[in-house]
Parts: sequence; C-alpha cells; structure tokens
Amino acid sequence: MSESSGATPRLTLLRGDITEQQVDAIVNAANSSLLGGGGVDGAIHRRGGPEILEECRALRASKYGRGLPTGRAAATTAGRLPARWVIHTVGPVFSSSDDRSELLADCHRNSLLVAEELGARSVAFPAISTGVYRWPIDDAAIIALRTVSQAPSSVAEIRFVLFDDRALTAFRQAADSLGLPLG
Ligand code: AR6
Repeated sequence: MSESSGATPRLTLLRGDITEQQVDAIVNAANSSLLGGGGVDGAIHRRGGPEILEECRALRASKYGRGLPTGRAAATTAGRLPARWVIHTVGPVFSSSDDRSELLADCHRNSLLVAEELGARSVAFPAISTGVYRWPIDDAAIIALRTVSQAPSSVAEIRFVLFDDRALTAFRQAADSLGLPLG
C-alpha cells in the first residue's frame, strides 16, 4: 500500500480568516479568470500582495489560456501570507435546477491532489461556493466534508476555516451527521 493511501488526515474546523492561517497551503475560492475578485479571493490577493496575481497571470498565459475550468485547481505562491502556497480552485455557481454537486466535490478532490503534488502537509479550505456563488451552507458543508474524508491523501491536516458562526455551525453539524471525528 502506498504511503498516501494509508493515512487519514486530521480534520479541524475553526472560525477565522483564511489569510491568517499558518498552514502549508490555503485554498482560494477563485473564479475562472484567476485575476481576483471579492470575498475570500479578494482578501487573499489584498493581503498576499502582487506576487500572487503575477503567478496567476503566468498560469493564464501558459496552461490555462481560457481560464481555470470549474472544479479544477492550480497553485501559486502565497506571497506575503503565512502559508507557502495558494491553491486556486473554481467552485460552481449554485443552481436549484441543475445538480452541480460533483463539481463542488471536484474542487475539494483536485485541491487535495495539488496539495499532495506540492508536498503540503497542512491545507486550509474556505467554504467554497457559499458566498457570491450562493451555495446553501448546510449542503456545501456535507459535500466538502464527505469529499475530503473519502479522498486518499498524504496531507496530515485538513482545516476548514469558516468566516462566521453560521458556517462553523453548519460544518460542525455536517461532521456530526457524517460521523467524522474532529481533531
Ligand atoms: N476567510 C475565510 N472565509 C472567507 C473569507 C476569509 N477571509 N472571506 C470570505 N469568506 P466567496 P464563492 C467566506 O464569495 O462563493 C469571488 O469574487 C464567505 O463568508 O469568497 O466561491 C471570486 O472571485 C463564504 O462563506 O466565494 C469568485 O468570482 C466563503 O468564504 C466568487 O467570489 C466563500 O465566499 C466565488 O464565489
């Protein structure tokens, strides 16, 4: 059995600001342009400084000329942030008529794959798609936690950083209903 398929990452939930996290990699809820936006994306670029945008532009000029597709993930430096890397992923916009849950799950799976390629041991996620993209927080929490708990990973700690009490409560309840132990 490979090292990565044997380990179970420690799962933690906390209320806070993802830009302040002392982890190897933080995940950004970006958009396909990779050129910044509001919400967590805006905060990461603002606090991380121009180096992040420079690397995003380089990704657009090379591998992702048409933008980063929804559900995919790509890494840059974290600039001035305490983390070493930012893993940018593009969540789906919520739709009540079209089930895009697999795309939201892909964001989590692909971000963890990129983290593994980087050699990151600790990764912090925001609640992807639950802001501007309007995904209901209770459902997003179930998808996020179920996906990371099922993805084989050599990452030692997966941390969800929730911006408000409502989101923290939703993630705690989701962990409880999925029977996931929290570290
Ligand atoms: N730390 C942790 N969580 C945060 C922070 C922060 N500093 N700031 C906001 N949140 P959103 P989306 C929470 O809108 O829904 C951007 O313009 C927020 O409360 O950032 O995936 C991008 O460029 C919410 O729960 O991302 C895209 O265009 C969660 O982060 C679009 O928004 C996600 O909210 C992506 O929309």
